Amino acid sequence: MFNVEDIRKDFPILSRQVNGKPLVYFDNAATSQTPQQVIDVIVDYYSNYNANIHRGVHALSQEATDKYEQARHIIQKHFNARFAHEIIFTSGTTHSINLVANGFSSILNKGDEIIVSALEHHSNIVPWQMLCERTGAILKVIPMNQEGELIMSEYDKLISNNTKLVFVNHISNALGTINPIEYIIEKAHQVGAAVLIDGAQACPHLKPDVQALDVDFYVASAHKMCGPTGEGMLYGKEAWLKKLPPYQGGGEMIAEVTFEKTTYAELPHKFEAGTPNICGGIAFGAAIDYMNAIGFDAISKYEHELLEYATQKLLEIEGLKIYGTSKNKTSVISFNLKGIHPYDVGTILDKMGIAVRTGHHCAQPIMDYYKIPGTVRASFAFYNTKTEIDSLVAAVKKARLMLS
Ligand code: 7TS
Repeated sequence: MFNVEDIRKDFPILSRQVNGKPLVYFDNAATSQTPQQVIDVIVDYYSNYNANIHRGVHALSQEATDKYEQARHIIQKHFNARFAHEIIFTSGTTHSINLVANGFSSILNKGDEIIVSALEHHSNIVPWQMLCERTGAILKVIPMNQEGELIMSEYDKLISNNTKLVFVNHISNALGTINPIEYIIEKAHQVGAAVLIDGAQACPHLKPDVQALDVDFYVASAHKMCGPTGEGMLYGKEAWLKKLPPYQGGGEMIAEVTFEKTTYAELPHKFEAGTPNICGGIAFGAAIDYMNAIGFDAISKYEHELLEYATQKLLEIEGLKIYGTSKNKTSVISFNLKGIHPYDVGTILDKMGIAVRTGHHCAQPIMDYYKIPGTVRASFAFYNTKTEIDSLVAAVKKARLMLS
């Protein structure tokens, strides 16, 4: 049974105070908090078996290697990848996207087309612009509507035999919209284009099945799903990962090195040059185990309740406008108070112990679309409560009175 009060006991940070008030942490889309079970795994690693992996004959190295590879299997199972070697450890979503974009430099030709969406995080825009500069490929953008949804009839018009790649986020970080990725993938495959889905914001809320989606690449960050920062993953279909060249050269990614020629290691090591974030990978596995023990059905059901409750309560505030009103969204609310800068609202909320993010959320094109400098974004996780939402609503009311 899902019991939020029990769950909150797992997160030591949730009982601290900020500015003399109990912390209300509503910046989960930026990074999630870490349960004791994951903290324990990190402490255990450094206390008991810290060693470099895949190279030592000694016991500690073997132990660390086993735990690291076990984590890869946990991630494989979670995402339902066919093979463990289709899971590449990276430092996070940004690294994963850059790895794929770099690989496509040697595949794309001048005039090939890449499709992204109007709802992307900068990390899913800039690497593709850089790729276009290197290759002469052309970037096309699926537009959005006022509700913050992608316009699929426009996507249908953009896609053609020139389309080689499609990159879309599963869920928008700035608005919370859940994008119709099944449709996007199917359409792209009809013209032989590859698809990368940025799952950074989806993985904290749902459990993607990469085989059912038939997606070519799927990427995520551990720190948004109760794991550590500086850790993430790239799923790629085996055939694609074999085709792409390595991203970085160095130790651990080679089969043989001479000054005349180097041959590369098999997957997944071909993409994992140098000493990785060993503890981070192991803790990522522990975070996934933790979330699965609670269960993604229970998590998404509860978070949806929080979303509905907060939406209703916030909309009762005069002059408050919510950006991103799709029926299909997760527990992210981006809003502004009429005539008041989002940064000022965020500053007052902080004084009351409430952590939100303000600004463009690394999604400037969305802000340009709405002709606003940014929003206040409250993003809820499964360990948040309705009482905390009441505190947010009261604080926003107070901020409105102080600033208008
Ligand atoms: N893609 C999406 C959809 C994101 O939301 C983020 C981070 C990234 C990529 C980059 O992830 P990273 O782990 O490599 O940094 N989003 C946010 C956010 O919304 N607020 O802070 C970071």
